[in-house]
Amino acid sequence: MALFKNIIGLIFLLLMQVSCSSDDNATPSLSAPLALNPSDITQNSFVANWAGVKDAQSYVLDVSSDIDFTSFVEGYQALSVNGIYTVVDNLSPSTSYYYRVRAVNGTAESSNSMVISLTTEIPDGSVLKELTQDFFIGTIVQSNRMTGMHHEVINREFSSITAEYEMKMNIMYPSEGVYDWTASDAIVNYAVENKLNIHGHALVWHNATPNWVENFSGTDAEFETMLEEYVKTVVTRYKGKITSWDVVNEAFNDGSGTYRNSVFYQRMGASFISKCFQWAREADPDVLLFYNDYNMCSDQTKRDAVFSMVDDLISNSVAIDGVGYQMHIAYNWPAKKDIQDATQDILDRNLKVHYAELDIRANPNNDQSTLTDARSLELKTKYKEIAELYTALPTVNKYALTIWGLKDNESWLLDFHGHIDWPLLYNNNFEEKDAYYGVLEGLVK
Ligand code: 9MR
Repeated sequence: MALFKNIIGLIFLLLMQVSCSSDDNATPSLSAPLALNPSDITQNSFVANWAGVKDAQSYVLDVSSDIDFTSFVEGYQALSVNGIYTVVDNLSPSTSYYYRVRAVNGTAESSNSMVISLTTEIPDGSVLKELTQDFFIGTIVQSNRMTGMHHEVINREFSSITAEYEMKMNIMYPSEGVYDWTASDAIVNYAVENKLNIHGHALVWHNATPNWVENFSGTDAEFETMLEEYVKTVVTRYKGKITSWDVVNEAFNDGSGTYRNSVFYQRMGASFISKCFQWAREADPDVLLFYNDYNMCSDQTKRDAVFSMVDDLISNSVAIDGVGYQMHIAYNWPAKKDIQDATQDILDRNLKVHYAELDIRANPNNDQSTLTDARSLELKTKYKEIAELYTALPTVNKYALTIWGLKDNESWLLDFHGHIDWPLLYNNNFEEKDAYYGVLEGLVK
């Protein structure tokens, strides 16, 4: 009898356990699915994939055009899917999308998977300027490089031009009282005729100063009068045709951040900078005024000196609209984070950012005799990074991303460093390099 009771008790206990565990089954704790990379990406669709979750009966998928999932793609907000993949379609080309997925069993739903991002394919035949709606994509010109293939590529791909050297003081103002507008007029007229934006470069730069200014025979006061007349004459001449000017270029020393001992500094002290900005503003109230310099993402001391000067301009109500970072960089330098941090200094002052003079050395150590496939892809990656960083800036802070040249063999870098390199987007035959596609991909929002 005791044995019988014990057996009944045991059966009862077993039944209890079974019913308890089947209760548990009704509200299982589901783990979040592991979202996998998309497959079959086309211009208008992709396949979203994820790994199956034990006990899941189905899944729900969200697809959004922003990483915070505030703007869902129509039809893809909590879409129920019986399986571990689904086709997402009716998308736009060259656009970034984000997806995440949850597992479902009855009324139970897991937390979200990690977010996966992707970009739909860029249509064949896309050009750079089509992808830059809220800023200019620029290149440089010389007055004798505005025909043939140069003309074709400039107008097909770019929305802005900068004179490589012919709008500097040594060319426009070769001798006292005598201006030479031959090349600068040709370039500005070319921009106007072809509906290209033009960025003026550069009013005051120690490296493009005519000899007569270097050896100016008058007093310091006369020097200042001469400089004021020059700045106002040039800015007035191109008023309404030129959108922006680099007013002062490279006024600080590398490393120390002290003022460069240029003739402008010697004659006028540090105030030559604020005076040039002031004169440019007086000549044209609408033109955008930039300070432009190099090594801004790698030389913190110099950058701090530049921004201390910029802050002085701002606190003295002297017009400055933006800062240009000359992007003479290399495929492996500087790091993305350094570029972001440096750019933040411009954003913090709510000024416009110009990524100016972009060229990327593929052969900084002169240890390559040809551009290998591997290095070409590394170059592409760096170009893509720069284009992505610029594209991601707030619209209000954007102005232009300017590339310092078209074809590799026309780059100033070859002469300057005295060895072979491939720093630009086109090879010597004007064929698009991997670097070109890097920029194209980086410009996609
Ligand atoms: O690339 C430019 C080269 O063709 C000119 O001879 C030189 C002097 O005018 O200027 C080069 O461009 C410079 C730019 O104006 C300012 N930052 C450094 C660039 C390379 O020296």
